[in-house]
Amino acid sequence: MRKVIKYLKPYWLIALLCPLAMILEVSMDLIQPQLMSDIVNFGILGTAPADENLRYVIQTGIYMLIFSLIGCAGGILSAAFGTITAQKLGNDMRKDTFEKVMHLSFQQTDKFTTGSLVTRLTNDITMIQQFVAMSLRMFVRTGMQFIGGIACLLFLNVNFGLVLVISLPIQLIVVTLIMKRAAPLFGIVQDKLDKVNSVVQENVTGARVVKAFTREEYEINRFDDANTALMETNMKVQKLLAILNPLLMVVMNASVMAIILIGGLQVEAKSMEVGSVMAAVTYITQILMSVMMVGMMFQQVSRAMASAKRVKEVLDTDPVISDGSSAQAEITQGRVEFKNVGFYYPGTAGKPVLKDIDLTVEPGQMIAVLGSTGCGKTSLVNLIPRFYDCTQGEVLIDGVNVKDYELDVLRSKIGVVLQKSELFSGTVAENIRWGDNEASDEEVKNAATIAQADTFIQGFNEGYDTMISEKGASLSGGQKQRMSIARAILKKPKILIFDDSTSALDLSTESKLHEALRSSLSGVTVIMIAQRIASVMRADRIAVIDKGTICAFGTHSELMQSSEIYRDIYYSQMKNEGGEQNG
Ligand code: DCP
Ligand code: MG
Repeated sequence: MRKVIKYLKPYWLIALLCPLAMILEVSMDLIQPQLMSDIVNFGILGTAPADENLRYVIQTGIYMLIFSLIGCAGGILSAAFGTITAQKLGNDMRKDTFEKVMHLSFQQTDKFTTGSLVTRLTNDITMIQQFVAMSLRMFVRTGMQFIGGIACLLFLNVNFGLVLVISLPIQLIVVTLIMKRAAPLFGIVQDKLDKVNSVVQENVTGARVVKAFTREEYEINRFDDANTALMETNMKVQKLLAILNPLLMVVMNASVMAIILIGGLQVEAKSMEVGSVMAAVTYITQILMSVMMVGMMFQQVSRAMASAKRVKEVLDTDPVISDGSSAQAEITQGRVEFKNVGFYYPGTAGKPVLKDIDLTVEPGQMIAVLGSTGCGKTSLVNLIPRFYDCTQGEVLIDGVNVKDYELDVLRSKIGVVLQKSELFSGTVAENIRWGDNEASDEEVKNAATIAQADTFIQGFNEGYDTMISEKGASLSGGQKQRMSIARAILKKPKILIFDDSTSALDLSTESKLHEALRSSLSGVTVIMIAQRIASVMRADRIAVIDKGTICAFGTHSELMQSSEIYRDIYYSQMKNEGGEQNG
C-alpha cells in the first residue's frame, strides 16, 4: 500500500480535489431530508394561511433543487478528479512495472512465467486503479455520510439513538464475518487468472505446433480446466458477497421500521412532527447504507491488496544480473577466456550443466563448438553476454571478468544470434536495424550481404521495406536465420556468437556465409555452435563438448587424429551425406 501512496504523490493536488468535491456532494445530500421535513412540517401541516404555505413549499422546493444541482456538480467533479488520478497512477505504475520486466534476467522471467507477468501488468494494475478511484471518493463519502447522518438523526430526536445502538453492531459483525472469509479468496482469484493467461499465451504463440500435433482438443481441455478453476473461485467469492447485501438489507429495513415506530409514538405524544420522522427514515437509511458501502470497500481493498502485492513482487525484484563496477572497462580486442568454469541452472539443485571448462579464444579467431543435443553448448555461450552467470570459475573478455563490465558495454560489443531466431513485426530493414538504430541504408544492405540475405530480400516485392509479420511468420526458417545474422553483424561487435544459426541453411549458402565472415569481419572473434561437421571443419579450432565438459579441442585434422568422439561424428555424418547424394 505504501507503494500505491508513492505513486499517488505526483498527483496529490487532483487527488485532494476529489474528496473535496465529494464533501460538497454529501453535504447537499445531508441537507435535503431536513428541507423535506420542513416542507412537510411547515408547508403542508403548518398553521399559516394556505397561500403562505404554498409560497413556503415552492420556496423550499427551489432551495432543494439548487442544492441538489450543487451536489450533482460536486459528484461529477469528484468522479472526474478521481478517474484522472487513478488513470495517471495506473499509467505510471504500468510503465515502471514494464521497465522492470524488461530488465529481469532470464531466470527471473522463467520464475514469474509470461502469463503471470501479463496479468500483473494488466489486470492487477487495473484493480489498483479502480481501488484508488473508489477510495478517493468513497472513504470521504461513507465517513461523512455515517457521522453526519448520525449527528442529524440525533439532532432530530435523541431517542432514535436506540435504533443505532442495536442495528450498527449487527451490521458490523455481518460485514466483518463475511469479509474475513472472502479476503483470502481474492489473491487466489488472481492466481487462477494467471493460469488462464498462461494457457492462452502458450497456445497463441504455439498455435502452429498445436495444429501440427492436432492437440487442439487437449489444449482446449487444459484451457477449460484453468477457466473452470477461475470461475469456481470467483463463484465462491460472489456467493459470500451475495449473502452480504440481503442480510444488510434486512437489518436496514428492520431499523426503518423501528424508527417509524419510535417516531410514530412521539408524534402521537405530540413531541415530534411527521416531517421529522420522514427525515429520520432517510437519515437512518443513509447511515446504514454507508456501512454497506464499507463492506463493499473492504472487498475492493482486499482485492486491491492482493493485486498490489503481486505488482510489488515484480517492482521489488532486483535483477540478479546487474552492472559490474568497472565503469571504464572497454572491449577492444575480443579475447574470450573460460577459466575453470562450472554452471548449473537456478532451481536445479546444483546439478551441473557445465564443469571444468577451460577455453581461450584469441581475438579474430573462429571457434566452432560441436556436441550432441543437450550437452550444454547454448549454456556455454550464454555465459559470455551474461544471460546467466557462471556458478564457478570465471569468464573473461580481454582479461576482465564479464561481471565487472557494465551490462550495456558488454552486450553492445557482443553480437548474438540465438538458437531460435526472433523477429518482430515491422519491415525487413527495421528488423535488421535492431542491431544499430542509426545505421545507414548502405550499412544495412552491407550487413545483409555478408549474412547472405541480400539476394532473397531483393527478391521481395518491396525489398527492404517488405513488412514482416509477427515473429517472422512470413519467412522461411533459413531466411529468418540470415536476417538474425545480419542484425547481429550490423551491431559491429567484437565478438559474434552463432548458436546453431546456420542449421537451416544449405551447405553452399553456409560456406558462402563463412567466406564472407572471414573476409569482411576479420578481427571479430566468432564462436559458432553447430551440429554438422561440414559447418565446423573450416573453423580455426573446434571444441567438442560432451556431457558439459570439453572433451577435445583442436583443428579438424588434429581432432580426426586424436578424438574418437569427433571421428565418430565425422564418419556418421559423412555416411549420411553420401546416402543423401545417392538417394
Ligand atoms: N537446461 C536447463 N534449464 C534451462 C536450459 C537448459 O536445465 N533453462 C538443461 C537442459 C540440458 C542442459 O541444460 O540438459 C544443456 O542445455 P543446452 O541448451 O545448453 O544444450 P545444447 O545447446 O547443447 O543443446 P541443443 O543442441 O539441443 O541446443
Ligand atoms: Mg542449444
